[in-house]
Amino acid sequence: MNRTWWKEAVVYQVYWRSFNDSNGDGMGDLRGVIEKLDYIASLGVDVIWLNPCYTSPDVDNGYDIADYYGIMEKAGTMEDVDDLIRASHARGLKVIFDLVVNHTSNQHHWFEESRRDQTNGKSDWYIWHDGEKGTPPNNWRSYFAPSPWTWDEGRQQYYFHSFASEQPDLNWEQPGVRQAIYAMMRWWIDRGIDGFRMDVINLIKKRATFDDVEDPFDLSYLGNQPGVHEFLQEMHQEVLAGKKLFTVGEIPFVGPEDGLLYVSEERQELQTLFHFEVADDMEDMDLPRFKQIQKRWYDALYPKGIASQFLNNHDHTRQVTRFGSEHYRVESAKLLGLMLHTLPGIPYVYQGEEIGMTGIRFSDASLYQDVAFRNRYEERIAAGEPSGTVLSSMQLRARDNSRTPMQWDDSQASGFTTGTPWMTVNPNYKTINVQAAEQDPQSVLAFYRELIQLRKEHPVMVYGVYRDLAIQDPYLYVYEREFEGVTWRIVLNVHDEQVETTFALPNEQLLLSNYEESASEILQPYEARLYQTS
Ligand code: TEU
Repeated sequence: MNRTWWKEAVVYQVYWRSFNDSNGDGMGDLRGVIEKLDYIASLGVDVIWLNPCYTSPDVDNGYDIADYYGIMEKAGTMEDVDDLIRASHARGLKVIFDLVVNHTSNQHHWFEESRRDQTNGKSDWYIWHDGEKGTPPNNWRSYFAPSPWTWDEGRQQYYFHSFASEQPDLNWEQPGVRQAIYAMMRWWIDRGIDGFRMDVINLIKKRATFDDVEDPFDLSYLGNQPGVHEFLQEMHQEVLAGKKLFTVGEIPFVGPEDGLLYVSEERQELQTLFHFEVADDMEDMDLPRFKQIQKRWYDALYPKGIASQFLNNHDHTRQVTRFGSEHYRVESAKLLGLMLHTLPGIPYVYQGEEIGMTGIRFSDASLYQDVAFRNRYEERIAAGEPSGTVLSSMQLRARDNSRTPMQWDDSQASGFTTGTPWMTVNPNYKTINVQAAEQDPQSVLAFYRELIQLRKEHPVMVYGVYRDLAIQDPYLYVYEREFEGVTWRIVLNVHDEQVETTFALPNEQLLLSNYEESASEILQPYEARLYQTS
């Protein structure tokens, strides 16, 4: 695998609305991000991924865009964007933007024109289908609604939406749509951004026919359809080729063999991808399964392409809560960090992960704000399920788990805002916060800084061959990375009890670990060790 800057990067994800509020209105904003750039730079990361801040009615927290060339008032202004890019670059940080082009908001002027009648210039820019009001054209589901079809009175037709009804899907078959998007992408690149995180980019190609499916709840019919690569190759030619950019595609419903088609360097589409075999498909930590996933992706991709590594983001419950242990919060936060950063792939740090923030369980359903949660909750209540059961079954995976405000200090609203936060702050902010972590040399934060620093000094972490040494072990994850004569061994006890092992080595070769004292053959709960063995 040839050495390239973006393969060596660590990405920090900023969910700006929950990051830092500069004007006291209770919601984070771009000025707030600028105020914290020194903090972000202090982590040692290379790239900031900023969640969408375009003009939007905000039904899906910015993923419903009404104007790709405007900035949401809640976030700030175009001047703030320019300042953010400039100030980031001044600190050696690159900035990538979310690119949300599978769908727009229903308030985008393209959709307003398209829905007017069946003959206007943009009538085919979205996906319209004849039908009878009250009987959607097929039995599919959408991610966020019981049906992906919504009846439009004006056109007397249904339109298609993979997500909420306020997010109509664009019709990528129309060359005009594609050219409008490419022009918009070029405009943003010219403005100074360094690349894109492409939202559900493999959903842009639809099935050839909208026939009923056997299992509507298996949403895989929504994505990865034949023909998607033609669109992505065209996009590459028209927009990305020859530029120094970072591109990561969000690619659901894809295993490693298909995944390679998106990121194989010689195919010239995307640089890297997020797959969902962990985040969507694996409810909690199933170590044997997790190891298989890592091995399969490594075997299929390397050295032709590289995947991205994440265990949480703004859609997925914080990793300590879902894949680690709140009881062993510090230990498991460090273990998961060490694991993600030493596995093959580009690591992402989601804001707050670096201080071991946890998820939240709201006791009252009305405190959940996420459209996905609300729609599903209401659907189940309408179907007659008892509210207590519905709430408790939805708490662990609710997307709002990760959307509570960043915990900066132990002052009012965790130092996130001087106003009333748009979303409840996790009450554990009194002890889990950046200020406390900065003062503690054993904090998760200090550990993450070391981990990120290691990547800068040791190419084995990026390019090393990966070997699983104990693939059957239910508790221990032991693997090696090897590159140019350097071998690292990673020994992880992904478990809340002690384990004895022969994989542990004498302490002098230890580069990093999460227990101050470690007896060689006994691994403590969630103990993680990184050795250099040659
Ligand atoms: O998410 C796509 C998506 O639905 C999956 O990431 C995720 O598995 C799902 O939300 C789990 O419940 C992207 C954005 O990240 C998300 O915030 C948007 O809501 C969605 O696209 C629509 O744009």
